[in-house]
Amino acid sequence: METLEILSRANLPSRAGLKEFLADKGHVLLRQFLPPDSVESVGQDVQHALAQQGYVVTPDGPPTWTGMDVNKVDDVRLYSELTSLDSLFYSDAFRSVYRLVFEDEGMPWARQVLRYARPRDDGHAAPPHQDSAQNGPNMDWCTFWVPLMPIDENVGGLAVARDSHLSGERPHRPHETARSVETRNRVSLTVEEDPAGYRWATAEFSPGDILVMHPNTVHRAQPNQSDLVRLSTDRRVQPRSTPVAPWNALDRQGLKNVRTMVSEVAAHLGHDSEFADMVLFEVQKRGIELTPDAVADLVTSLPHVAQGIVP
Ligand SMILES: O=C(O)CCC(=O)C(=O)O
Repeated sequence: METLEILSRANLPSRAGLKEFLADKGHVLLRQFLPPDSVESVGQDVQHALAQQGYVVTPDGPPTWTGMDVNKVDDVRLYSELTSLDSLFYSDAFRSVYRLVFEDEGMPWARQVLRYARPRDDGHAAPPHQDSAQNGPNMDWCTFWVPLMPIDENVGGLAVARDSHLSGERPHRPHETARSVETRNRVSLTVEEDPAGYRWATAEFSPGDILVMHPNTVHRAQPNQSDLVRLSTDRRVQPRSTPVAPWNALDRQGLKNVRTMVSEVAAHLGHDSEFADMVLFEVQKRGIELTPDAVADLVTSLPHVAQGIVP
């Protein structure tokens, strides 16, 4: 496995240079661009909240998994308790990173994502995918992935496929077994082509680091071979000067409501919930209006979705 592109403040290119660097490389690991103690303290808040729910053994020390089913975590409660998670992405340190990446102020999309990946759980690990397969409609945003604890090879972080952003959006299909934790039990999309052909790169990650990825960069979760729960958070952020699509302005409860609405519309038109989730990917990607009529129009115009193909 190769190593990620890594920049520290000491070898940062000029302001315009980082934007160019990202366009060229498709990703960059910004080493220690956030104050490590503020990120560690978010990690501790997360661990406390997960310990209260019985998912990790103790609120302090390494976050050892108790054996509890990941789908039993009450995520609505979790996110409502964790205000520091949101604050992190609005901190001065993060804002200065958005300015470097976008040459503009950054606008984080409303939905927060916290990952609490339990050991040896291939069934929920993100398979190789581009975030553009399920996010849009504009392409000027980036994914910011932040480790909330030290993540070595054993805990496993993210791996990216080098240069995979250079040939545009790739066809995706539903993965046979992988399911999302964030959107409960929703099928995960994966690239159609064989991921063995990519040049995979990864690194060890520490609190304070940020992995920034282009929307078309293929990436995947690395297996967690430790006894610890891997804690990280990620957020999609766009430049402030471009319009935010309706879907990207929704918080967690809003997302759940839209998922229910889409599955009701699909059911009304004779489709099952798996089909509805494929429609939901298209809703996200196209940035359509979030109304039953707009969704119904989309369903009837998407014969390929019925065959499980995402263009
Ligand atoms: O953190 C993970 O396990 C997966 C993250 C990911 O795939 C993403 O942020 O798009």
